[in-house]
Amino acid sequence: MIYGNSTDVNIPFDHHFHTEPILPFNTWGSFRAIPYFGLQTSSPDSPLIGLVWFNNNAKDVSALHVRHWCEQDDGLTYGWKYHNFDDFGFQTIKDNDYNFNTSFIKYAADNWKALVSVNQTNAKPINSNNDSISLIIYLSIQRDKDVIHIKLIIGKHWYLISLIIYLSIQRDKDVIHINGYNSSSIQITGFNEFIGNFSLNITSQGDPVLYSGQLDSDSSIVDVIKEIKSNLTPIVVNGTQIYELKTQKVPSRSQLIAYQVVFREQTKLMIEFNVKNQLKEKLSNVGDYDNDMKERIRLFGQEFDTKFGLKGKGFNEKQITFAQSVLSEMLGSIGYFNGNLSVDSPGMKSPKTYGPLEMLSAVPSRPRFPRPFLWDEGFHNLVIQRWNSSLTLKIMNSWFNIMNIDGWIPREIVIGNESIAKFGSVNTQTDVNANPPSFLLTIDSLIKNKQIDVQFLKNIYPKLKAWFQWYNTTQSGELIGTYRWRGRNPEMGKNVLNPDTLTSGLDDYPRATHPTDKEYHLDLRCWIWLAADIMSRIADTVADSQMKAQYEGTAHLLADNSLLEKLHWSESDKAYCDYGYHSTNVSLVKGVRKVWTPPKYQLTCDQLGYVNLFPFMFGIIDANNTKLGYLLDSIHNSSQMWTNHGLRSISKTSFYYNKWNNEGEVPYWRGPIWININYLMLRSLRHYADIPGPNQSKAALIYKELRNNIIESMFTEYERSGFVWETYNDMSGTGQHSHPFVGWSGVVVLIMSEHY
Ligand code: 6A9
Repeated sequence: MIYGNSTDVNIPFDHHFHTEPILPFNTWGSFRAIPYFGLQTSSPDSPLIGLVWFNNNAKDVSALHVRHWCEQDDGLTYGWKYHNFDDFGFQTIKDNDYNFNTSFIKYAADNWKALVSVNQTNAKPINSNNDSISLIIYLSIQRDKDVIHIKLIIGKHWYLISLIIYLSIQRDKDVIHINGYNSSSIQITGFNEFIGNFSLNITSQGDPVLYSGQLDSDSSIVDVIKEIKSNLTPIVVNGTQIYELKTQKVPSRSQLIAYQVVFREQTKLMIEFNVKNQLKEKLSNVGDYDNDMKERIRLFGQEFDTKFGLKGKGFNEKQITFAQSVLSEMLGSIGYFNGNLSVDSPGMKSPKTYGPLEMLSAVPSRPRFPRPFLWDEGFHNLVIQRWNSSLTLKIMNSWFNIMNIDGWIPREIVIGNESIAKFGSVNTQTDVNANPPSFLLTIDSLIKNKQIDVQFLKNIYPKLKAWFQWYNTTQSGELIGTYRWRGRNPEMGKNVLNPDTLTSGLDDYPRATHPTDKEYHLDLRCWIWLAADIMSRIADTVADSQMKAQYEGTAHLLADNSLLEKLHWSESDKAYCDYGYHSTNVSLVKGVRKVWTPPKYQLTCDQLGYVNLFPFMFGIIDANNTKLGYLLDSIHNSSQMWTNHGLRSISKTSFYYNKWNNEGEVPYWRGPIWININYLMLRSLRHYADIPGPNQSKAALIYKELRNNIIESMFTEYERSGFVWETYNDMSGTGQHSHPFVGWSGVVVLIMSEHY
């Protein structure tokens, strides 16, 4: 099977095609990042299995709180507690008075069982309330009659196009249908091209249920809630009003089959997936589900200890459980994504279709950002590679496969029906916009840990070269040795304090107030240094001596402390800063920006924070450079960067500290603590603590304090709230913004294990 672009759209880009699926196409897993509990295979348009539930205690259908997609506003506490990506996962969900466990065990790639069990906590006497829960498990197919997905190399030649057509008509369609059904079970059979014939049996175990129902419909999966709601009717059972799920109109072709059980206090649903001809006896590893689960959890704990060694670091049981749940949620959120992206380019009249793309990627946050993000993924894989380095290689491969011919990789990937529906619209990416190349940190770490072989590096080397070249040319500044993030909009300056720089990853972190082509950014310059430095080592490994010399030259130029200082150092502020057309006195008056002091070209040092630390963060500053001492002082100073919970994003003394960009935009990178940057800071503190210099012991001391503060705060917040958060409040340490956010906040595991 060869992947490539479909031929019916005019695509300005070309893929570096890959010829193998990321994982075998029949591999099942929790690859649906969007629902609370969803399973699918790692193939395009996989059958989808998911869980929906609601409390029947509502006056009408519209008042039901139906749970399906992770939503922050649902107010639930949930997350994967144990998950090894390969063959099992165990999640807990707390929904008011009900505790859920959702879990699965894989006995083979395409043979598994899943269990949904629910208990009412503090069960009230039966007649004292009207609570009852409807649990619904559904199976849906995505491929409808006429849509046939072509997974073939783009045809530049007429004979290739005809080849595509020839193969596509041979493709079988997916089918599902109900084979049998009674009050405690349902039997479904189906067919999928990559799986073959399969059966799905759902059985309710334990107490008899209050009621059961089923739905057979030709609706598409994206409307699953709507479809379920429109087929619910209130009825009274044993004096309790419930909502009955019932097929209204028998479909000519089943697309969505759902099975409902209603219960009061507790129930268990066992879901079993088998492919035909896969004799159970052959799967020697199938045992009693609960015992199997216990054993897998035990092995997970053992492996976790071997790989992260937290016991040896003196952490207690609770802290280790916390770290295990962080890793598990990260692995459990890894999704399989497939579909077309919308891409714009400055020269084009309107965005064009780019794809179909196929990706395996972790996501920053299941309720808020359940989709791949480029620079987040580098951080995710610093963690994932410590658990399973070959998984990281697969994920990385899938990312490098969506690179275009120019070496550009999109920053945010909204592809596939469900992702687009969740996002709310099509998301267009622009092919001149960058995002930090944090994947190089992952690769560097893989190389240092000998987890990547030369052949793999050789295979992706052409793409890495193109990637570096893309950054180094398209993001350059006007002066040699300077770089500028594209994507800032001067117009935006009319009604915000400071126009965003989404491409930098630091969104509202303030830059020059008046974006121009002459500005240049410190953080990007440091990212390019990092990239050049790592690329020189990669070139060395793959024996490309010519490029090695070039990368070394670039790295050398960008590491030159005196050139860095000439461009970016302000002696009066004792800081490295961005440069640009900038006013130091602006304010918002009724949503309109007033510029009180005219802008002029200067270093923008009234905004000290993360950006100013980049030369430190990447170890570019020489250990003997006096500037190092200044930076360490501002890091350790609690009226500037230091807090008891980690380093805040902007110095307390900065004008922009906790400033809203306009009415709707809360301070994001303007005060709150971000864990990914704190991780990089710890990495660097360790570096300066390890090499001789006048600040060696100071760096060691700050390292120790900062590490303790972060671990202590995140753990305390986890115990209190049940979540890892996107940011932490710099004064109170309280978790803020999205949650769960076991994206890069998950690097806390590496902070605990001291893997830098
Ligand atoms: C959302 C609104 C329903 C913002 O973690 C992902 C990114 C980071 O890469 C980035 O550095 N987050 C950080 O500043 C969150 C992404 C927000 C995307 C916009 C649109 C729709 O949500």
